[in-house]
Amino acid sequence: MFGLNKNKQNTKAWKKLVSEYKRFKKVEMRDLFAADNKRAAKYTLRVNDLILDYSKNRFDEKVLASLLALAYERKIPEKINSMFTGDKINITEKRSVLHVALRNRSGRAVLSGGQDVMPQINEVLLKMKKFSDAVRYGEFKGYTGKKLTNIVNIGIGGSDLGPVMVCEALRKYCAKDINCYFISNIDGTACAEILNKLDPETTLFIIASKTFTTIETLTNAKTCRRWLVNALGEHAVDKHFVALSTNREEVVKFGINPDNMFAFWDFVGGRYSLWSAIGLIICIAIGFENFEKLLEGAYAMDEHFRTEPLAENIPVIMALLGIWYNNFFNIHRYAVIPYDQYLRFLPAYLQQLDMESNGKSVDRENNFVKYATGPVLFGGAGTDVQHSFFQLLHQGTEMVPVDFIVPAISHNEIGNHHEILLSNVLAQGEALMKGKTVAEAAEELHKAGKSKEEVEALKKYKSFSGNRPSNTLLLKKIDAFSLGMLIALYEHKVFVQGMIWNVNSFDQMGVELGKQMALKILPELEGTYFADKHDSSTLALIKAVRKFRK
Ligand code: G6Q
Repeated sequence: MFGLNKNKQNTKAWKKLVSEYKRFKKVEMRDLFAADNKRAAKYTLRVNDLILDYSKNRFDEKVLASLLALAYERKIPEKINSMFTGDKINITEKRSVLHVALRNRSGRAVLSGGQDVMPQINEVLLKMKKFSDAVRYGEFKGYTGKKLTNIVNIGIGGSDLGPVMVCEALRKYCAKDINCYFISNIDGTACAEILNKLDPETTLFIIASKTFTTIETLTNAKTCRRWLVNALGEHAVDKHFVALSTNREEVVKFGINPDNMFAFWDFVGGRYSLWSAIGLIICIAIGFENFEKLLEGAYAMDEHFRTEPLAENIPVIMALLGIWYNNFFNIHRYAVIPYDQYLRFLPAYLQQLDMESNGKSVDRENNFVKYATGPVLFGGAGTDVQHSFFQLLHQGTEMVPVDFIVPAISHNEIGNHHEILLSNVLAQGEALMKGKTVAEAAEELHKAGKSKEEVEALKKYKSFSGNRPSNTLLLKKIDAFSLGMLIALYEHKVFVQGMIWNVNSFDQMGVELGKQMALKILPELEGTYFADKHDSSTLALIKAVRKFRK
């Protein structure tokens, strides 16, 4: 539709990359490694205990220089600076983009519209500390005087995915006597299954909604409020409901005491909000000191991103390699595979971060783009996914660049589980890169004692093209600090790509149309009238639903 394979960017650096691609497209990584025994050392970067090995990517020095030239041409250093200094880079909504201020540990002021935002951020952090401590130590009790041990976060999208992912990633640091639950889906099952397990006297509901108008969240919150009031009465609400929002008026209207509200602000986008009040359930689960470590880790990555030259800047390098595949190899997908059970929700979190930020078709100057923007991101935890979609990664006709993420040390060093896991992740990167030629496969079959006919029959099936790229992010261990670094890394990678594609990574207007239409269809599901003129498919489906539900 938008000529996605045409690469209609005509700048100097872009054109250079088009010709670099022609020169380089057939080069095999195997040969690059064979020709240069320092390749890995050259193409490895480190921040604290996080290492990026990007050597198993399809590039050489010249390609890298051209990619960096593109970043300079797109004024990435200036763009980074404009985010950190509070420029209104969210142009469609005329807002600053200051999730970085939420983890600013420097004591420096951060301005938005000429106002230092740090005092209000620190005030809410203090309120979060006091409240999370009080819940954890049983000082803030339920209405009947019992300790609140079941914490339910009700939110969706950015008000859910970050907290879910972090609470799971840091499960090892969670208080043993506190259980965290998350209700996001409007499907009544989400609510019912969780409420069935809970005792109202020991349950705290956190209603997480930036706007406090989201239909899923408000519907779920109302159901839970009714459930609590039925059991304990209206007076119990103050002891069992808190709100995280930018919209005080709606919080009050809903019936939550404004003293129980934790504020955040328009300069924090939903998918960038886990560092804000939206992180309250994280604080309660892991304790405020650990939450601060999460912020500190993110701050360490922010400082790396803000100050390192582009050639040594991890988010920038990852972003540029993504652009190289997306816009020059025309590979519009990539996979993120954490080899860590606790990180299994990371791909879902990154899906929103990346695809909601850069799944855009209009540039920052209000033109439809003529080149590909955000790719499709998918993933899952290794080694599980080795037994599902890895077949396609190794032998399919589609090349899929992969990010492998793995901690060297596990929280559960049971037997030799972790060595097996580590050997697998390292083998996958090597296998994707090296592959196995038809001749090598034949040789192997021959050595295994297969007949000439069998070798002929099987050698192609057993071959691997190789030359398939991957990054490896090796962390010492997954803790609050390293997780903070990791998340901030991806936030900044997405930022750099958005700036190179010249899109606004900070709105999400693409989620609106379906929502509007759902509001029209809702009353049509009951009764016999139609408020809207539907296509014949939607019309027939509405009628079929009505019939089934009669
Ligand atoms: C994220 C989006 C979106 C948002 C949800 C929930 O960047 O803005 O995922 O977080 O739609 O919105 P509320 O927090 O306003 O309920």
